[in-house]
Amino acid sequence: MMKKCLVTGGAGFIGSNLVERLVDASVQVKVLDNLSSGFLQNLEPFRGYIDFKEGDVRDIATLQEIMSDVEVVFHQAALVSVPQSIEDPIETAMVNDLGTLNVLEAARHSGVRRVVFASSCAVYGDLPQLPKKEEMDTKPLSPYAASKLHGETYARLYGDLYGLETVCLRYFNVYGPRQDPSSPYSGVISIFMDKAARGAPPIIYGDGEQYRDFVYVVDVVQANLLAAQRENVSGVVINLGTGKSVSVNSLWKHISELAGVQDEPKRANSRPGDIRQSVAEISRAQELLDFEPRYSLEEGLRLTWEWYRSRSY
Ligand code: UD2
Repeated sequence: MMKKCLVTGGAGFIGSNLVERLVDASVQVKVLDNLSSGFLQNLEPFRGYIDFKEGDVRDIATLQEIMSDVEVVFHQAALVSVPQSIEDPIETAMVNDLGTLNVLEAARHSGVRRVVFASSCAVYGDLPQLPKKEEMDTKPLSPYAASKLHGETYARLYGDLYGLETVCLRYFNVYGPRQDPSSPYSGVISIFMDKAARGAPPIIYGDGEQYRDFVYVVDVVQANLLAAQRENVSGVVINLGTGKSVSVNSLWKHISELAGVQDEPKRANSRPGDIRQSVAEISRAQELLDFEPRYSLEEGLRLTWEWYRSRSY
């Protein structure tokens, strides 16, 4: 296990779950977050055990300073909203493209051993082949997706040109405690949980038979730890999902049963650009990282529901 690491975006949903696990494993953790979409409250239970700095990945001097004694960087900081990226492609490029380049450049000059980069299944776009395999073509459909693909390219280059170890994890639909439900484009599970907790009906867009590969955040954290430690994985991109899928309709069925609510969902037109089907092929993660998703959807939803139920509204 590494001794000291940095988590960018560590106050966010995935970042804070990762920080919690690293603290549990007695790793010294530094967190850099500009709190634009993360919350200090996410770090509250283990705030005393980490070194938190409010700062921005657009600022390379801050990155260089904070990385001076760090072995591994988990780069989770990003603008994560696809619609926001379409609204403001320049801002997206500044934070995601340039921010990732800054992280890699600071890592190169600071003697960091490895950078683990949070990429996204969005890079596949709407190409019809399923399940999604890493060697398939990519087709970003938004500045967000383009920024993740650019990040992957830079990560590989920094290995080839400068010998910096990098691993890119293409996250599929991640869910779990601390996912913020407040935007209409928040993850569907966070929105459905929030509705169920408030006793309000959710909206299902389209016929609800579109499906996704939902991966529980603790499995995502585990894959990050493996990606930080395994040998012979540098320069590769790896899908991070479960290899299984579920439709939006059956997702609401599961969640309404868990919550004991009877509400019929409201129906609305499909969202423009909504992808019909998405599921990961995960054999590369299994082979290279020894990764196996440990949480079934039922178990993950149960744990997630406990968290949303206990939130105060
Ligand atoms: C995910 C990512 C996005 C991008 C994209 C690439 C999340 C939150 N978003 O978008 O960043 O990487 O994948 O393909 O992980 N839905 C409803 N009702 C709601 C909300 C959503 O029916 O209130 C539907 C939505 O139309 C879609 C499905 O649920 O068919 C999943 O939606 P999502 O926003 O959670 O994730 P997705 O796959 O569109």
